[in-house]
Amino acid sequence: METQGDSKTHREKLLIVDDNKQNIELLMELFRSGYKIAAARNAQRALKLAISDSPPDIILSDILMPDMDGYEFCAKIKEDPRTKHIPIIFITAVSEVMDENRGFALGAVDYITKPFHPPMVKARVKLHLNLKRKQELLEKYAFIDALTEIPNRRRFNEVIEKEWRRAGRSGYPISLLFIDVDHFKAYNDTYGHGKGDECLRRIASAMARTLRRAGDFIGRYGGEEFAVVLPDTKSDKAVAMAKTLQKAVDGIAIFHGASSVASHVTISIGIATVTPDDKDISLTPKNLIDAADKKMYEAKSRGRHQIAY
Ligand code: GH3
Ligand code: MG
Ligand code: MG
Ligand code: MG
Repeated sequence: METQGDSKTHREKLLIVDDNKQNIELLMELFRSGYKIAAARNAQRALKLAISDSPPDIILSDILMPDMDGYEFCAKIKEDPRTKHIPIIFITAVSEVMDENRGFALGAVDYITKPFHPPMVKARVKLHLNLKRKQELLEKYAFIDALTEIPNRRRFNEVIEKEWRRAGRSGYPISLLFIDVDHFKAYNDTYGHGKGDECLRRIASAMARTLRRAGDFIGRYGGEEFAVVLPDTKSDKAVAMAKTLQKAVDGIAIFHGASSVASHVTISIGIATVTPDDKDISLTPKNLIDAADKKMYEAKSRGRHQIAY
């Protein structure tokens, strides 16, 4: 069952799960205006809808249902990475404190007892949808660099740790590229900080566009420094990638009259490749970062606009 209003604005989708047809109809009537609504008469069907192409933004679930009850349904939603972010509100005649506790312990965000007061149910759904939106925004901005809009250092740290563990298990090498803009202080001094910011944005987006393989990562490490993580990548492939990145930055040809290297903004790249070992904990992502950083300085000392590996 699905109803849809004629408003063109984005409507959030509510999934109602209840074995009782009257209960479903009552809730559908309550939310008819302002929401997209899907309904399921049993938990199995609701689980299918939750992983469909058009998943719900929030779920209102009954507890007493034949076959699978609301608790088990909630546990299943919360253990599946595809659905665990969807808030669940129990709406039920089961009203002992113990039952409420159990609902919250399983990850439900709210617990409403029947008979319910309709405006309160609406208010709570609205509240939890607002909280979910804010949560998603916070998560997004916590990991995105505000200037360049590519992932930030915090995200880089997460990615390198995760890929390190994965590589340790699989025995594949990881390559790390450390990228630093050449004579960027002179660029700022000559053209001003505003132009400097714009330059960093353009360099970041040119490099990000170049990475095609799923799993390859670019982040802003700090200032005018960027880091690229290439999982399952040996040294020769990493060097090829570095050349492609350098060409991409040469390609946007941002004029730099104060550079001793070229008439445009250039980058230097240091590369390190390591195969982590599950059994050797003395080797850490920091070793890889330090090695790539050292190589980057080597590229600088060789005259800049170089790749060192
Ligand atoms: P090198 O070729 O040796 O890398 O020289 P450099 O001038 O690029 O290196 P240095 O570390 O001396 O200067 C980096 C400059 O980057 C200084 C700093 O003001 C500038 N910078 C760092 N972050 C930002 C930013 O967010 N915006 C702008 N406009 N400039 C930044
Ligand atoms: Mg029931
Ligand atoms: Mg630097
Ligand atoms: Mg620099």
